[in-house]
Amino acid sequence: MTWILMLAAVLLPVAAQADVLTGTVTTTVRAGNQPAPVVVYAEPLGGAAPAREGKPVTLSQRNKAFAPRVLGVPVGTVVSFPNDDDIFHNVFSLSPGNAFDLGLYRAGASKSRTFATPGVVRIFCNIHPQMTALVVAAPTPWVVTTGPDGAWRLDLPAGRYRLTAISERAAAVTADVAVSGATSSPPLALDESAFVAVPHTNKFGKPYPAAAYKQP
Ligand SMILES: [Cu+2]
Repeated sequence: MTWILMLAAVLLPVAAQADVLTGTVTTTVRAGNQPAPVVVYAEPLGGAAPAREGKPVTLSQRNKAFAPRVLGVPVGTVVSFPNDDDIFHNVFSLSPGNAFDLGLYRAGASKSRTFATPGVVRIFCNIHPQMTALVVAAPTPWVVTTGPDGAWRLDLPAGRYRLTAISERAAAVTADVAVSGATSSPPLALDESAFVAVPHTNKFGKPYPAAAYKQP
């Protein structure tokens, strides 16, 4: 019995020292606004991030909206875009390095896109201008989308990292951190108080026809 207790005494501190990084992004907003979701990712300093393909992820089209609206994924992740409405939708992006067009497709159909290039990808529907989504293809396996309160958690090996926080309404911020055991992130503060919503173009780079804004 004694040796079991001794073994436990040796093993327990190791188990309690799992390397995990937690934090809460704070966002400055204008009065009355809710902060946009934030993507946080950690790139190892002094070495390349290991290539690790992310699990396939779904970003659906439902009630004329993308769900989720904001998604952080490791570069190389396959994202499927099922049309869960009973009308046609389209999915496209004109973001440099990540432009794509899945074409028009019917209710119940699904198409997918591999995000092979790191970057911030703004995604729209060519029929419904109100449909917008943001995919951040991060150059690292350690990426997370914050909850509504800005809280986040990354399970990663001990070491030094550069953290980046990005939202669609604020300039990105970075901070360096040394992770060892349970570690708290240095502050990550975004400022979206200067954000102004501007109409985006359709997939041809032209304004949407006025009728597109009047669809029920
Ligand atoms: Cu649509």
